[in-house]
Amino acid sequence: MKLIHFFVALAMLHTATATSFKPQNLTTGEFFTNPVGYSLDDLSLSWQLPLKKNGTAQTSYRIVSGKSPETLDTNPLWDSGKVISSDSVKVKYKGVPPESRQRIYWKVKVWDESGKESEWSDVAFFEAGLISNNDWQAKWISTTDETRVLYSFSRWSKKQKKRLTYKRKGVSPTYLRKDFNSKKPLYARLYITSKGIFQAYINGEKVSNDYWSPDSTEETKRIYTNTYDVTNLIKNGKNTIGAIIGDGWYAGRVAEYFHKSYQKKPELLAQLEITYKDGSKQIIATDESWKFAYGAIEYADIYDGQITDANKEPLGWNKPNFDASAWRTPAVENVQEKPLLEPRRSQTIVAKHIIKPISVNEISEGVFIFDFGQNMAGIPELNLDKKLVSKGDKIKIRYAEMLNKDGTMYTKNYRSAISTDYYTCRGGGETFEPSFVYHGYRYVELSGFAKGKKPTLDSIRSKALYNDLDGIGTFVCSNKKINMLQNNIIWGQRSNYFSAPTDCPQRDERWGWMGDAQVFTPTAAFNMNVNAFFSKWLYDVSDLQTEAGLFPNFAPFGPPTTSASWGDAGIFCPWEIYLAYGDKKILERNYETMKKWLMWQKKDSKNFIRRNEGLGDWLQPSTTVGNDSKKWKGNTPIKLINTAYFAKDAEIMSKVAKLLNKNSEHKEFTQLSSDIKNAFIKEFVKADGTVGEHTQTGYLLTLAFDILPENMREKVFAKFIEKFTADKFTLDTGFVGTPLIAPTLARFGRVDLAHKLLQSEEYPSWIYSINQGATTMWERWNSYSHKDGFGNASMNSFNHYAYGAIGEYMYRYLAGIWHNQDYAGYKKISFAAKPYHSNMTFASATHYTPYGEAFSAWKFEGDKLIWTIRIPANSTGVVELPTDKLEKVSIKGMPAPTAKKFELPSGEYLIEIAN
Ligand code: RAM
Repeated sequence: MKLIHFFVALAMLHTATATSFKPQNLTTGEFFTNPVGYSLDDLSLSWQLPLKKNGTAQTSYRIVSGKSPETLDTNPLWDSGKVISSDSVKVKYKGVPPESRQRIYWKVKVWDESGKESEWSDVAFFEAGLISNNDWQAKWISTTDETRVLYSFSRWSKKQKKRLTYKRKGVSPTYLRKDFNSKKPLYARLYITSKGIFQAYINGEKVSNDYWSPDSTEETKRIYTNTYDVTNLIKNGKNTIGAIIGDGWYAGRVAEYFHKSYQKKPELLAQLEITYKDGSKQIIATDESWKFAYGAIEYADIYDGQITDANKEPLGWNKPNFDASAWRTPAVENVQEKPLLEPRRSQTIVAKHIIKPISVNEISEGVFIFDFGQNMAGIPELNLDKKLVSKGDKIKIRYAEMLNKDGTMYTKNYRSAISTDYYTCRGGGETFEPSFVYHGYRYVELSGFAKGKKPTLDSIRSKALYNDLDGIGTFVCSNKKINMLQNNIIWGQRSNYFSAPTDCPQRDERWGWMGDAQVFTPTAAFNMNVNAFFSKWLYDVSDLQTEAGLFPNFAPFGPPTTSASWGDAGIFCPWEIYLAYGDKKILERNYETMKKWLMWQKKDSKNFIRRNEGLGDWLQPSTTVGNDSKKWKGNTPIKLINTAYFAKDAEIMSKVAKLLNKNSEHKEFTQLSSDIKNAFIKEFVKADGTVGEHTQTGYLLTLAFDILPENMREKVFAKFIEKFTADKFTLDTGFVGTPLIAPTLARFGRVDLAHKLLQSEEYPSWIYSINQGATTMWERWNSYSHKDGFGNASMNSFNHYAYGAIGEYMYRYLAGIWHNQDYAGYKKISFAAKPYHSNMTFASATHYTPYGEAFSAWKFEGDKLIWTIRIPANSTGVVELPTDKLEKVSIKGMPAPTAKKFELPSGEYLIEIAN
């Protein structure tokens, strides 16, 4: 499939030469196209060159910016002049940065490898939101009501052996509104945020398709604000602005864990700025002139679900001519210096995919279970036509990732998350979605219809919600089960990149666990453009760092951790994002917090050996049996894991310090890294190559983190192979070791074993869970099996992306594309496919790099291997052949290679390797 795609691309290339030559795909900061109201603290510009012929590259560029597209040439704000440089990714904008509300236009031209000047690009722009708290004349507004009991339910208590009644307190989502008059504007912007989450309307229209805004943060420190272009929503004459605010992450049960109270009330802050043709301006800001009341949404909690009675909706409340005389004046509070109100950093959460059910089954009278065929995170949309429901029908909506043997919903693994929505109908002919909650599910159960009424497949569809991240990576190979694994990795990411990289989307957790995020980042950054998503999340992480330097276990909200792998996300994630996107700014921003964590570890160690405390190799299969969570930490000594990470942290920090020209710290960290490595060897590595307690993860950390000098590696690898052989080539690694096993085997020359492991169908393995029906990554290899049923429900998520970290191996070694450590952001691309003939006939991957699309695809034709690669313009390929027999290698239209590893300029190449 991908190969066909390659030949089409090749044909297109030849025709492309005739068309004009100009830079394209202009973006700002973390690759935003014409951003409005996003953070511009990474004020850098990127563009791409069309690949007109092999070898297309940039030698110089010129950028101009201006206040309007028309004045770019005549009256520029900034003109870089002709700069001799091949930089086309994240080039610093050196003009005066925009003030709040200001829009700046820009364009770029380049000179190619032969000195030929291009045309100017099309014009792009970036527009600032409200940058400072002083820009806000709006005030926080909220309900004046105190907490009340909203919802009680009963649940079986195992401990007390009886049903207990629980009461949920809080306030109902608050509806807020204001009428105003206006003329038709020249342009209008709505600057808006909330404590809790909001949905805003102007004249009855939603201002956007966003869900769950603003993003979760450590809200005592910073709250992100959204900017919407609402020019087209403002009418000449009477207008109305309204918003509904709900708990989100700010109040309710999720907040209860961390703030010891869920009695906080959501608050709204909105500032509508309307500019007229004559330059005059009107501002409608939240204040005491707004009014509040309640409506259809009576209760909404992230874990419990949403209760909605459509009959309680004050119809027309968000439009003009509504009688709001019974609405009340809200509580009002001025904007203070803290928390910081900052333009949002990451893409908003949207309904990225609409999924239709594949079947419906009436499991018992009036109870219908819909199967969407795919586990996901999101919300359903119910289509309730008049024939199906009547006024007052109360539809109950339940969610499950799996079904019990008898076909009923398996919800035990949601733990205390009730995850049930109720909807009382208005009278039919209505659609409904519970938009103030989200759930993790494959199955939806509907009940509560009048006797004999049966919903059909058209009565429901599902909206998969996550941050609006562009898919930039694909992978496909000749093994269908591995392709299913790729599907599961992608859906694991789609289900969990929800404001923060959460561990799971369904149970009473959904937190940004650092260890999970850390191991999955390289894979995630290949699959989707997560540059901005991580810029945002790393603020959540650093906002929670303690004075002493401890990072949190999860962010936002999480308590401090001393655990390796979890805490180390604070160093690994910025580094991986830098490697994947060439984002130096993320290193600059996080440098001090990264250093603080490193220094804390130094202080906490004895002769460079860290303490025996932490989460260990979480959920190692052979030790994770029964309920003793101590054993879930595996049997690799925790101090070994901690010390290996400490060494790797120091090594990364020495590279970061060098990149940022911090020379004395570069030296200091280089020394530190070598001291830790020496101490590690002394403490954990025996003369015969045995590491620690002879566990797989002990070896993997030692090898993957480059702890050994060259001359010791072979011996230690041999010991690992001894252990792996004794374990019958199955993995016995948890969250820490699993991501390292296949890449380490491939790196040290045993790609045969890596492939064998990847294709293994025995427990524990990736394909094993696929054979048990997985459509996403599971928390445990045996979260469910046909033979033994469900695993321990207390920790049994069917949507936990950590083991999806195997993606890195698939893209990097199987298909053969990866970034190059020394030329971050794919300025140089490593092509090092390791084709393995036994039972795989092709593999291919595409990756949309900052320079444009790269791909690598190989296939066996008989015994001949045909490998095609694409290197985008202004990038270079570093190709490593999968054979030493150079005489068997030819590259179409090129001289034969003289070395196993060589560089190729941008372009498309066909490499043939005869047997
Ligand atoms: C659980 C989750 C999460 C893991 C922590 C240690 O809550 O499984 O993924 O990181 O434990």
